[in-house]
Amino acid sequence: MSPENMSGAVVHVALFPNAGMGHLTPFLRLAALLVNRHCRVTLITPQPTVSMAESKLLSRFHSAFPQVTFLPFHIVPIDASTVNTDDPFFIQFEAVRRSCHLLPSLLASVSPPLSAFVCDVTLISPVLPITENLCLPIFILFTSSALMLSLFSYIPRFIPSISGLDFLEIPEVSTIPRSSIPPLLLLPNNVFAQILFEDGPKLPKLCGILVNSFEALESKALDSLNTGKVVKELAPVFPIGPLVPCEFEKNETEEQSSSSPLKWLNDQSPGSVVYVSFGSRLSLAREQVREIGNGLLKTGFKFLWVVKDKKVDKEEEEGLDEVVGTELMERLKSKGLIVKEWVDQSGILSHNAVGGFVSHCGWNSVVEAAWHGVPILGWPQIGDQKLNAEVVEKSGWGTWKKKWGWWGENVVRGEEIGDAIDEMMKNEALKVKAEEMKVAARKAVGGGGSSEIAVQRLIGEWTKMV
Ligand code: UDP
Ligand code: G50
Repeated sequence: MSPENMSGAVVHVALFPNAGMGHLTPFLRLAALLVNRHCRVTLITPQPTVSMAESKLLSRFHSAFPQVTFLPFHIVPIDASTVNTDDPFFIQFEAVRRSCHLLPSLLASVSPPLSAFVCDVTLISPVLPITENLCLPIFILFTSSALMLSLFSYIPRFIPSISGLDFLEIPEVSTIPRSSIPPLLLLPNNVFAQILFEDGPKLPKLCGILVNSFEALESKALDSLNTGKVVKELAPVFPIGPLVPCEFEKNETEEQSSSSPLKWLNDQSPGSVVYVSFGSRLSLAREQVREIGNGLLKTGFKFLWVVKDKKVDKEEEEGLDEVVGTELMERLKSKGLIVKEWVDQSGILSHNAVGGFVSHCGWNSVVEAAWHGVPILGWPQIGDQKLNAEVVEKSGWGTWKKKWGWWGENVVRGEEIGDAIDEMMKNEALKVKAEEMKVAARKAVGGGGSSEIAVQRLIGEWTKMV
């Protein structure tokens, strides 16, 4: 049965993600969840996408969910020299923001009428006046941790003094040392800081904030956010995670190829492999890549290592021999599998051969590891990642090495990396906690679970808003 109100109108939700797989993926998982609950979904898709991975995922989603209406949103190109960053994902964040004047005419064609509009966390300021004008309830999907959400909501009051802060004490949540504050926020002229500082004060104007997190993972932050302890007038926070990985995310042709990581994992014994990946948008310095190679030679464990050389996949040119080095590649080949391509991360994390995950702690990776019960050795590099690593460490199913520093701060030597991997892979307490986290994650989204209740409450509210 479709959720509908007394006059029989169905719930119809528009979803508007911004750039990057870390934003698109949770939006598409949310879309799948809503379709499965018989909501109508319209997906506004910024075009062109920054990466190939995004356009491929969108086309697989389109085939899997033909009932979802796609509204291509053609971005007005911007002069990159007017944006204070060279990061293509941040440039796109800003280009989508500056194109939002095109939304009203796009929305005019939408039928039946929308019950709610859910936009990306990076789109609050430009979308708010438009939804207000249309009397359309506005929500955001927050694509990071509840801990990062508490920083985002609390930080606006510190804007004038932020670059001098030694630590940030978020009431009833956590005290964050300067070294863990997203570095760009300490350099307030860049575009990411500008977006965050412009949007943060507007959080109270939203009708709700959807977070891809769950009670058992972040109970303290979620409770403090929802009881007005962080900021008094925050919009209600709906912890609806984990947003569960879906079938449409898999690329069947790749999986059937003989070099597929999943096929390789099938030949490895349970818990024997460490999976190493830094997500979809980070490229490490060549010297650091080679030290990771040295570290993997040193560990007593097999490995599946995903190498990235460029921030954006379209720009990848050089092969593994050039990036890792021919000699090191030769030595590594007998101990593990190295790939330089998009992999099915959920498939990998769900494989019983994988015993641990060296991760940059992008929030989706953290939640996916929780879902599959895989311990993490965090190696946060940029942005919210140290906060996310802290969430993992506090809940006891992973660790991170504070002294390794941010991206580009140090070159961490192979010996240290190898030792840290061995430590994580041999730590039985982490395995027990990770398994508990897996059980808790599944309970959260199962019948009567905390996230399931939050989803029902949300759809219930949308039903009233039709
Ligand atoms: N991912 C994947 N295969 C890859 C690289 C990344 O499936 O080769 C997925 C990963 O499972 C996650 C998303 O891409 O869902 C990356 O988001 P995350 O928040 O972890 O990090 P980001 O890439 O945004 O830094
Ligand atoms: C990219 C990045 C750092 C970072 C994020 C990125 C987030 C965190 C959530 O996407 O998404 C967030 C909060 C407020 C905001 C934008 C994004 O205005 O390099 O933290």
